[in-house]
Amino acid sequence: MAKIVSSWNDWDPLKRVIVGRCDNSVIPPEEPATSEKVPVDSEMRGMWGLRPLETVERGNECLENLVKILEDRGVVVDRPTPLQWNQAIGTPDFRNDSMMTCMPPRDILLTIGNEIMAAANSFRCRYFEYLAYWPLMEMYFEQDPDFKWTQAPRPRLTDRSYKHNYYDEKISLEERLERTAAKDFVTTEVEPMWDAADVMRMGKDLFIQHGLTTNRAAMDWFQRYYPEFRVHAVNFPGDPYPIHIDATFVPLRPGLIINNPHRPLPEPQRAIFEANDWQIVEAADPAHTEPPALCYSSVWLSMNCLVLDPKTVIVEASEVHQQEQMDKLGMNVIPCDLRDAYPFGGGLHCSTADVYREGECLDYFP
Ligand code: DAV
Repeated sequence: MAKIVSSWNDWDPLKRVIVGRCDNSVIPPEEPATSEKVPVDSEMRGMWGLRPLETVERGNECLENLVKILEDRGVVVDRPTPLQWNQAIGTPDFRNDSMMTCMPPRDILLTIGNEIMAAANSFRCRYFEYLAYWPLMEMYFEQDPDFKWTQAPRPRLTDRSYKHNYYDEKISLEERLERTAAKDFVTTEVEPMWDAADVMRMGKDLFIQHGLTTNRAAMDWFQRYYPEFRVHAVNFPGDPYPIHIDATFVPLRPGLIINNPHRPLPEPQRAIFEANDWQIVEAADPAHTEPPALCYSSVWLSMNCLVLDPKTVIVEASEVHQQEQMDKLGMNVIPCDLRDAYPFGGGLHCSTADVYREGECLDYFP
């Protein structure tokens, strides 16, 4: 029996990875956690339902571009099994008119060593998304005797989990920034809630973004679940919509991180990196001034790259400034046409979830 699952960080040589699928993707109806996420001036505000088929087909084509690049380099690629996402769901605690998608996998699956854990996402529409990955988990479980298949405690997502009327009126950008700085987010602290894409894995250290999708109780839960790890809560006051760390603070190799210049990591959180001689470089500007149509994320998906090993990185094909910067930083850059997959939840890092990277759990911050 083979070892299939192992990954401790985002830069060691990638050997096996999950790439999402856009099939049956839905723009979800508003709910307590998501209405705060859609910018007030977005064309998506108030709209929900199946995404147009031609955008789904085009998004899938982009993901196939990525699969081909990976397979050509010998990386094994696994794919989820999409559900009919436009079904209403219910639990004893809540009902929602629809699910969403199985993009992006990075939000749902957290790989730490030989364990893959399904997250405790705060969106009701994502409550059953893990099911798309269960056929893969079954296979890993059958084939890899060391694989730990885990589900984080399921949040109940009752009305107590959210602040209601959090943004009652049109809220200005300044007020949003004030709330980010004050760490005042839409979730309450009654239960741990987190998206896997808020967790940056760096060997023995986990840096977890506190924002709209991950709360303080999650930090506490992580530290108790992994007592041998150091859990660091980080936050980026420059971000009016703080969701996920991977368009904000992205490691390329041991000792080097690119940081979104609009969302600098504040002191004293920088201290641990500086004390260990890590270089934090401002990421290059995005090539675009607007995200593509029907996209939740910002133009900073430009920096949402997939590192294949400490010298090789896949960057979106139109992101020429980011490519040039990576090249200057000593990386071999592989461009991948993926922009039309952005509306389904993200860039190259988002669209994937680690299964196997070579290497072991190291202490980068001794
Ligand atoms: O900048 O909109 C996107 C992160 C997606 N995982 C942003 C964050």
